[in-house]
Amino acid sequence: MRSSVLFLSAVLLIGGAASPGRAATTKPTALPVLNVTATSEQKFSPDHLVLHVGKRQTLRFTSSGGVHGVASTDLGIPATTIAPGQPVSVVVVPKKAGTYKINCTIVCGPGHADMLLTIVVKP
Ligand SMILES: [Cu+2]
Repeated sequence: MRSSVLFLSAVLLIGGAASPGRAATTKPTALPVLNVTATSEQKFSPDHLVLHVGKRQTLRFTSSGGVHGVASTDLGIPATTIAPGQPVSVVVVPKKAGTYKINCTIVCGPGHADMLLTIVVKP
């Protein structure tokens, strides 16, 4: 009697452990968060990111001065405001390889027109 209870427990434990393992293999690979700072000098830092097709990537935007914005229809980035003290995260799963230039979307100072974030998506 006692041994059959132990056997059942073992089967349940193994069954429980197997399910999350299977689910993990079907999800897009989660990569470490990439941090981008929008600065009071009207620059993105870094101003160049490399992503990969089909790989889920979280971008975390922070402002070290001034209010800035990003958006990209091609990359599925909604209109996002980046304000001091309000970090904002955006999840991107690039669909197509290429070089995407994202201009700051909110007028932020004399350098606004040149405030550019380049995202290179590799296959
Ligand atoms: Cu701007």
